[in-house]
Order: sequence, then C-alpha cells, then structure tokens
Amino acid sequence: MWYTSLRALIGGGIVLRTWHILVIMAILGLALTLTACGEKQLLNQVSFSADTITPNADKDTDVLVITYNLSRSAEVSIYFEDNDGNRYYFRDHIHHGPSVEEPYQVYFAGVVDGYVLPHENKEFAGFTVEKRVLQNGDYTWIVEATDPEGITIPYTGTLTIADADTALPELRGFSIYPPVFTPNRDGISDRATINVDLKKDVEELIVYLEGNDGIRHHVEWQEKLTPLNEAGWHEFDYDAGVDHGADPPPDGVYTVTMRARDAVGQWTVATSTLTIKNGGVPRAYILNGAVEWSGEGPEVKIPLNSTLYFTLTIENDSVVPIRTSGPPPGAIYDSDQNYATLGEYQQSGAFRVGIHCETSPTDHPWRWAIGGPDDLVADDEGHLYLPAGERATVSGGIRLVDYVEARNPQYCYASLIHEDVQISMVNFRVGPIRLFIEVP
Ligand SMILES: [Ca+2]
Ligand SMILES: [Ca+2]
Repeated sequence: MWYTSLRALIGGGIVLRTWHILVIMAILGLALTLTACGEKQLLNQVSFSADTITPNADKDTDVLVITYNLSRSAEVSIYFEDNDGNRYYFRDHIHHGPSVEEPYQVYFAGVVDGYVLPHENKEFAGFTVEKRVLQNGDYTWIVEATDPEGITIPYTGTLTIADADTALPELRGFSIYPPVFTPNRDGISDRATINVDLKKDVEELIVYLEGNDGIRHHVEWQEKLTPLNEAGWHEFDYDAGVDHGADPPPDGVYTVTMRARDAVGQWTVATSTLTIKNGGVPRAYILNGAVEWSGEGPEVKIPLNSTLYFTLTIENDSVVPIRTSGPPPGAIYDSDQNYATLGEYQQSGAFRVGIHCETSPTDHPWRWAIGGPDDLVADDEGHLYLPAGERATVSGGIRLVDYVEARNPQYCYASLIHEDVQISMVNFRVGPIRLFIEVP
C-alpha cells in the first residue's frame, strides 16, 4: 500500500527505481520516529507498587502506591473492575497538570467511591456510603488519562484485595429532635438532640450545621451514652453555642450532616434538617443600675407593718425576646411570704426582678415579672416575653410584718435574676439601701 501511495504521490511520468523508493521510505520512517520521540505519550510510567493488599488497618500491606506520569495536562481516572464488570472509582476524571520532575504518586488503601451491594439497599436507607473499601476478590485496575483533544490511553493490570475490613460505620437511626428549636436560654426548646446508632468504632464522628451561606457550624459532642467514636448509641446535645454566651447561627433552616470515618478510611454520612428560630443570647439590665425606693435613700426608715416600695426599669438589650413570669409589677408581698407562697414558682430560663434583704430566709424571696400586661407579649402557650429592644417599668412592695432585732438596720437590694441560669454580676445587688424598720 505504501508503495502504491508513494507512486501516486510522486505522480506519473517520473520513473522511480526501487532503491529510490526505499530511500524515501527510510527517510519518512525516520521522520515518524522523531515525531513520536518529540511528543511523548500523554500517560506513561504507570505502575502499582503491589498486586495484593489487605486493607484492614493492621499496618501490614494496607496500602500501595500508584505511580503515573503525565506529559501534558489531562483528566486522570483510576478505577477497578470486578469479574462481573462492576466499576469502582478511586479517581474519576480528576484534572492534573503535567508531572513536573517526578511522576505522580498516590497512595491507595483499597477505598473507592461509595457503593452498596444489592442486598444492602433497604438496610442503608438512612445514610449514604461515601467511601468504601473494595470487597475481597480479584480486580482489573485501569489508569487512564484524557487530554483536551479527548485522547484516552488506558493502562491496566490486576489487583487482589484480601482480608479487607469491610464492616461499615453504619449510621442507623439518625434523628434530630425537635426539628425546630429556639436557642435563646428561655428554658423552652433551647436544645436539639441529635441521635445515632453507630455500628462500628470510628476514627472520627463529626456533626455540623450548614446554611445557605455555606458556613459550617460544628456541633459539640457531649458524653451521654457512649464514649466518643465508639460503636453504640450517641447523643449530640446541641445548644447552638448560647450556653457559652456565644451567638447562635442566624435564624433559618440548616442541613445537619453527620459523618463517620473508620480506620480503613470508609466514610458514611447522614443528613437531616434543623430550623433555628428566635435564636440569640438574652441580655437584660436594670437600666442605669438605678432603683428608686420609698423614702429617701440610702437610709430608709419604714414603720413595722408598712410597705417598702421600689421602682426600676428593665431593658431588653438583645435581639431575642426575654421570657418572664409572675407575679406582675404592683404586687405586694408580706415580708414572711415568698414567690412560692404566691404560687409563682421558679421557671428555668425566665427573668424576674428580685428583692433580697440580709434577713431574708431564702434567696431573693420576693420576685416580680419584668413588665406588665402592656409591656409583655404572650406566645401560643401563654409564655410571657419582653420583646427585643424594649423597656418596662417594674414596681412592687414588701409589707414589713416582722424584723430581726440584731439585724436592724439591714441592707436590701434588687437583682435581675435569670432563673436556673445566672444572675450576671451587673444585675446583682443593684441599688442597695440600708433599711431600718421602726418598731413602736
Ligand atoms: Ca493489612
Ligand atoms: Ca428557647
């Protein structure tokens, strides 16, 4: 064929002798060889450092090294085929620049893109297998490169997987409760619990929230049922950070992702959603630290069986509503009563104004809501809130029906109490007076 083409090329009329043609062919052959040397194969020097591995994290033949050299930029794929023709990707069209001085080298620990075996489809309904070790058996490996012209040059070989630790860190029963929560320390649905039944000890078990902005908010694991990273039931108690006084992620709907990685390098992932509503750190103050008492301070003289009155202003200096509970401002206690005798028990997360005197038998026995009906708003369940940024005037009285002779006069003061949470220093012992009860 060569001969015929050449004759056609050179055209009729010129008489060529056979040795002429041979010389021309030799020159052409040399040119072709030179071209091949000048433009090296896109992919070359491909090798696997072992033909058998045992991926079980015992540090014995767990890993091999794949070497390949790229002469130009290309997309590289590395995958395996089992005897049934199923394909398992380790690298799926990953773009690489040309090898610079040394060929590329990449460790392979038997782990490929996630897959499920036919009988597992139902069982694994609640989570996804992201990375998984190959099952024991013989495979054909394929390394191929595709450059912008689309030239694919595959190299192949064989690999045996033996003694693989194929148990998966299954994430069974992944759930979040409640699906909507209000992390604002008002004692009502301030926390979300994230549960999972982890089926294998892992190297890492992480949970994070991710909103539309792509920012991840890590969820702290708290010891509840099973030590971290050990197989068993786990419970993540999520407060959105407000327990430490940190602002929670902005209100909104978040994707919660739990991800587990075992020693072999297998990854599983489960996701759900969680909505944050009315989130924020509550901050309230007695305005200017000022308390107005009946009589002229700082020494106040009140006859026995008369009433000591006070007035102060509460400011909600935060972005969240602040919860409170009764009795309302204006309520008068007898000094031998307390909030419990009025049936107004403590409520975790509620703010109340409290008055305490040195002779008080209990802590801040007289307490009032941080606003009246005109100041407060109620939620669907009747919980009362002072809205964000609002102020309310609170007054009240204590009828002094008894006294302690050894403690007359005594100090009294006001505090703003965040019940079962704290009394912040700035809200503790505000506007103290020296109270003298006048006894006839
Ligand atoms: Ca091994
Ligand atoms: Ca709440």
